[in-house]
Amino acid sequence: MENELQSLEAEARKGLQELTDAAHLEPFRVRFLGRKGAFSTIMRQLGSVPAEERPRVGQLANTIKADIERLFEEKKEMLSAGQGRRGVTTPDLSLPGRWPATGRLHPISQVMEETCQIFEGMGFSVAEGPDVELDYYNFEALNIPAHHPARDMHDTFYVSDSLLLRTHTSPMQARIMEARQPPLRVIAPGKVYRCDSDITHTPMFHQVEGFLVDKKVSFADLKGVLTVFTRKMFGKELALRFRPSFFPFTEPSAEVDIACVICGGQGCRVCKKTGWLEILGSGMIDPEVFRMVGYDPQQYSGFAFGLGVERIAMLKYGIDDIRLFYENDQRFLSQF
Ligand code: 2NL
Repeated sequence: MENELQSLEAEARKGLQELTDAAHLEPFRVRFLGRKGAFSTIMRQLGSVPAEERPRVGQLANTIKADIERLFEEKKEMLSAGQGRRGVTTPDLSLPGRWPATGRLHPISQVMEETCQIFEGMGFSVAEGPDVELDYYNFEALNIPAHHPARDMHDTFYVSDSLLLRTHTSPMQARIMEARQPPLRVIAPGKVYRCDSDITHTPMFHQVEGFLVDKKVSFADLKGVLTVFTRKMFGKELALRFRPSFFPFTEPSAEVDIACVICGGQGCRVCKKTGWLEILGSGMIDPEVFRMVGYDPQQYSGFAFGLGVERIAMLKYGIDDIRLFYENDQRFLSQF
């Protein structure tokens, strides 16, 4: 019986050594340590051992069984620690790595950055200013005095009598003209605020406004710069239309349309059957604005323009409800 115990021990130790898969743990346990396993079977035969040898053989059997049980538990621990629940002993190095979840820029930020890059490519520098502005820079310096009817169009949020949330980014440009001398080429991107809300308006939206001042700047320069911008933003062969308009701070003024990006000019729901989409407002800076900032209108001329970033993004990506930009729905945002 002692021999049998020793060969069983050797067999069990060998079995444990070869055990490298968690799936084989239970079969091993049943075979050696279970109620009907090899150790139980052998111990049941203890009765046939001569009485004087029984304590010694019994003790030997218990020691061996306890050793194997301890080694088995160690093995179990090792196999379950390293490899989760799947029963794999070594990591599978051929598996693709897990891609870390990364954020991305909001579509409005993307279009705003792209707009700035296009103008920077034409020598403009970028300037940012405060969202809470003085009434003076938002209106007065831009030829919109108190009680001017144009103030109604802006649906202004007032903070106090002289402070407001800027309704456009041009106050920044007025500040720059006041502080520096021409020649100047500057764009001002940023948030603007108007008390208005429906499917094409949100109380906060984004604008990029730009201006250029130098000697002998003409409307042809304005057309050239804006043509380069629209073609870079929407595509090379795009038709453009400059349509006479009015702004208090420019004279003459023009709104710029592009051939409808949806129907190509045939007329559809998006362009309201006109074949054209309005994308920005522009004009030659009014001499009155130059006087306000201390430039001599006889010596200098310049043009300026303003565009709504949301509007450009909606046209570029075919989005029909501006509110989608502000609902933080990942299914929408992850498409950009
Ligand atoms: C529009 C119209 C415009 C400007 C913005 C501007 C700035 C200065 C002087 C003169 Cl400092 N003008 N900005 C000029 C014409 C139009 O925006 O409909 N924007 C969405």
